[in-house]
Amino acid sequence: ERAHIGVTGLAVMGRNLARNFARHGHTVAVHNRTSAKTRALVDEFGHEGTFLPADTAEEFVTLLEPPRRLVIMVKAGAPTDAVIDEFAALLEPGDMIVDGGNAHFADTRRREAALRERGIHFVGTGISGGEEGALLGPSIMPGGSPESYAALGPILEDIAAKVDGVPCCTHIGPDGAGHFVKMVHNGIEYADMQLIAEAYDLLGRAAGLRPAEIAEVFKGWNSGRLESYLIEITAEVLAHTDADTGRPFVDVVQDRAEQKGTGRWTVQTALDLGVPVSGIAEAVFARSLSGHTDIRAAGRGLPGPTPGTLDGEAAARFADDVEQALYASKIVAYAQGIHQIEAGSTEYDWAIDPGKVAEIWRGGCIIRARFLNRIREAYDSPRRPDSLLSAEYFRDALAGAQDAWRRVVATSAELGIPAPGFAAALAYYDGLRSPRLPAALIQAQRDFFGAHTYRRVDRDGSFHTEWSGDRTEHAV
Ligand code: NBP
Repeated sequence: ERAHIGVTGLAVMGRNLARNFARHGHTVAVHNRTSAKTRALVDEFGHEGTFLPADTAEEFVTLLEPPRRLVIMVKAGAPTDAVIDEFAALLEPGDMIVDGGNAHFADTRRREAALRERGIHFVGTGISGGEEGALLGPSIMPGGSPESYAALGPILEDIAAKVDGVPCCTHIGPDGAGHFVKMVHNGIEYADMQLIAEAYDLLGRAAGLRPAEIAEVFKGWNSGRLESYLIEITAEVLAHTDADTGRPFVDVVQDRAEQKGTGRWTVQTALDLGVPVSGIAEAVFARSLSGHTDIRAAGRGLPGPTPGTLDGEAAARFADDVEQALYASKIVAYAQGIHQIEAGSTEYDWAIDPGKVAEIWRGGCIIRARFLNRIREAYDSPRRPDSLLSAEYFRDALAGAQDAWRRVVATSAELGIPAPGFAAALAYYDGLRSPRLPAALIQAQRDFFGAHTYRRVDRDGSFHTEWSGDRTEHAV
């Protein structure tokens, strides 16, 4: 008997993916550098399906039915290159290597090109949903060639999460497209988490609610248009009491957020592509600021406004205002992420369909949310919007939310409670709305000190003014 698919790298993710394949009736070859993990998997979960364990790479490859489908789930970076090199030497033209780790899309493009020369399909695949998603159904974002998707798609769609019967897996586009979209997914996840954190902070510090009360507010939101995994788990975290101290759990956690780097990659890539992902950037910077205990200690004594909270009536209205601000800012975060996906797609010729991306993010992944249906609809419509914000549903939602959104940003500034995500999202919205931007002045300044030229509103061509001379204007 030979295996339909093989998984090498049996830490939490690989092990659960292998079990997921087996539970769906696929015979799975399993392998890990340290073979104790391979045996442990078979001993513990062998009853869930058919596993074919291999101690060596050579044995592993012979267990796979050709064309071979091999999933690598090892640490991203050098370990992934080492494992690819080891297996590529053992594979034949037509075989497929799926890298399900969190690779940078540029690495995926490099690896895909190198393996293509040898006739091997390299399928960089974003997998979201963490440990539990890997076992019960993740959101899967495969890149690579269309031929490889024809052979792999059905198996991957089998194990993916399903929403309304639709698998959360689709061929994103060639070479690095899958890992690129996974990267932006994580960037949006950073923004979403930051916005939720700001909502919690404002409800606590401006409206005076305790964590258990904020949990109730979030629970209420989760039965409305904000319904999502992140809102749901936020309510659970805020309702949790620390067993040791009896205090709200969130109050005993140190206020320093760490990051593994995919949010940073999103922003770095956005800078290279010239895409304004200000909401995602603020989220990355907010985590960064939280970790700088030294400058935070120095900053603690800086003057702020007179301390205070909202009065009774304003406090009562505030939770509703924050819901509106959160929804509006979240729409902006997605609009920015989708802009980045479209820019990447143009740059690398991937032909990514943002509607399909929204569709496969509806289940399995960390940012799964009810409102992704609305994004899919916006991009399914015959007139594809230039920005998500200009699609009818979202334009109306923002119109309805904007007064409350402005009140929340103003309140945060007045009370001295940082809300960089809400504020950046609102500034982006107002930036897009503005018929004239002060960019005119910036371009004039650039012409003044660097002769960088400018364009006029009333005539074609580029111009330069002799700023240090008689201030005459020349066409250039
Ligand atoms: P880790 O990222 O912790 O990697 C551990 C695995 O890599 C083990 O199987 C280990 O083998 C293997 N490995 C290493 Br390290 N160096 C190796 C080498 N030179 N040659 C062969 N094998 C090597 O595992 P994970 O948390 O399961 O994540 C796997 C991938 O999935 C990562 O790229 C991660 O970024 C991505 N991912 C993780 C999550 C998540 O929630 N954890 C979610 C989505 C994606 P050993 O047992 O012999 O040491």
